[in-house]
Amino acid sequence: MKLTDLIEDDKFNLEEMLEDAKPFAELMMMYRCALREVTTKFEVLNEEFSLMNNRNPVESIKTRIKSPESIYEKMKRKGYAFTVESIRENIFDVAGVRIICSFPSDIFKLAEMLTRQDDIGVIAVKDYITNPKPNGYRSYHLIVEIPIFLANRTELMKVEVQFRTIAMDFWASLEHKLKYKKNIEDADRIAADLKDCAERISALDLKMQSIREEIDGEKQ
Ligand code: 0O2
Repeated sequence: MKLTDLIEDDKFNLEEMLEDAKPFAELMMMYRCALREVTTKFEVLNEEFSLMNNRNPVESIKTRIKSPESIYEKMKRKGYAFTVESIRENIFDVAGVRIICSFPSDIFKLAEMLTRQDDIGVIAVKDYITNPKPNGYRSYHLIVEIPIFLANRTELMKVEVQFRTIAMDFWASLEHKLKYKKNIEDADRIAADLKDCAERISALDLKMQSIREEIDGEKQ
C-alpha cells in the first residue's frame, strides 16, 4: 500500500505517525553530528601532518549513515527490538566514516592520533590489516565514542571508523559486489581470484610505502 492510499484511509493518522518518527529522526540527527565531529578531527590531523611532512596522509574521507531499512534488517537479524534505545545500545555502525590513505603506515599513525585524543573513547578495535579475513579483506576498524554538544545537553555517540589504503578500498568495492550479487557463475573461482588480488595489493602497498620512505629519506 502506498503512503498516499494510507493517508486517504480514515484509520491512518499522519500526525501521529510523524510524532512517532520524531525520536528516530532526532537520533539520526545526532549520528550526523557525530560524523561531522569525527570528520573535522581527521581534517585537522591531515592539515597539521601535511604542514610538518609535506604530504597528506588522508587521501579522502567518506561518510555514511546506515539507511533505516539496513538498521531494521540488522536489528531483526540480531534479534533486537526496533527502538531508539536499542539502536543506540546495539548497533555500532549507524554512523560510519571511511578514511582512505595512500600508505599502510599512515593508517596506524592516524588511528593512534585519533584514539589518544581526550574526548575519544575506544569501544572496539578490529585490525584486519595485521590479521586479514579469510577472503583477503584488509582494513583497520575502530568503534569510537565521541561527544556531541547540543543546545542543552551532551550526548556520547558511537561511530565506526574504517581505515584503508586506496588499493584496499578498490578491492573491497569489487568484493562487495560479489557478496551481494546472487547466482554468479564461477563464484568460487572469482573468490579465489579476489583473494589472490588481495595478496598482490598488500605486497604492492608495502612496496610503494618502502619507495616513498626512500624518496623522503626516511630509510637508512
Ligand atoms: P556496509 O553496507 O558496508 O555497512 P557487525 O555485523 O557490524 O556487528 P562484523 O560483521 O563483525 O560485525 O563487523 P566488521 O567485521 O567490523 O565489518 C563491518 C563492516 O566492514 C562491514 O559492514 C563492511 O563495510 C566492512 N567489511 C567487513 N568485512 C568485509 C568483507 O569481507 N568485504 C567487504 N567488502 N567489506 C567488509 P556491513 O554492515 O557488512 O556493510
